[in-house]
Amino acid sequence: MIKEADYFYGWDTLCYASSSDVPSYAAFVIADSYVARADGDGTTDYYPYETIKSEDISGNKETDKIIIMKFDVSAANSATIKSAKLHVYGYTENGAGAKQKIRRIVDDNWTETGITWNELPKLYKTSHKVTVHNEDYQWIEIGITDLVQSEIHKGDGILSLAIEASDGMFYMSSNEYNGGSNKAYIEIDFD
Ligand SMILES: [Ca+2]
Ligand SMILES: [Ca+2]
Repeated sequence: MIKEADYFYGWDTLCYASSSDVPSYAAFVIADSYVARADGDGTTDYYPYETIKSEDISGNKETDKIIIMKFDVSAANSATIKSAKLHVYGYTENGAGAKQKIRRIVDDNWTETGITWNELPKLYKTSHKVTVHNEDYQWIEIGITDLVQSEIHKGDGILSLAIEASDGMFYMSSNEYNGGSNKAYIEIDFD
């Protein structure tokens, strides 16, 4: 895992350092949880689970689960973004491949202590697809450059993302796991 201290350069550095001095910047997750259809009631809040879950098992809607995460990427406002990658630490039980989609959540007005399936805001249609194969925990990297650019140029700098399964399950460490040692982050690289 990349240590926060090594990668957080702060506002001043981002504004004034030359690009060669700022190879990348990490925005760590500030809230995360998951929501589940949960036997049709959809009213359960899954905070503060250490493992958060994305799941869509064919033919069984009752097991549907969506991972939700919130990041503050506003410090990257004045810089030119070359690329942005979401890093998550997780696994699947389906080595043949669990297909997942990364989608922006329209509204940031949710909290990890209160969100439920029924209250989940709408998701933007645009998505990035990733197929997970590893059956043991591992860091997974997903390119989301356009999602971050869109948030910085048109949004408020707070980026809410969902991981939604197209097929199969993906489980990952939340910010509650082991003091946050394997929590998700977005790595932003600049020109
Ligand atoms: Ca959490
Ligand atoms: Ca936003």
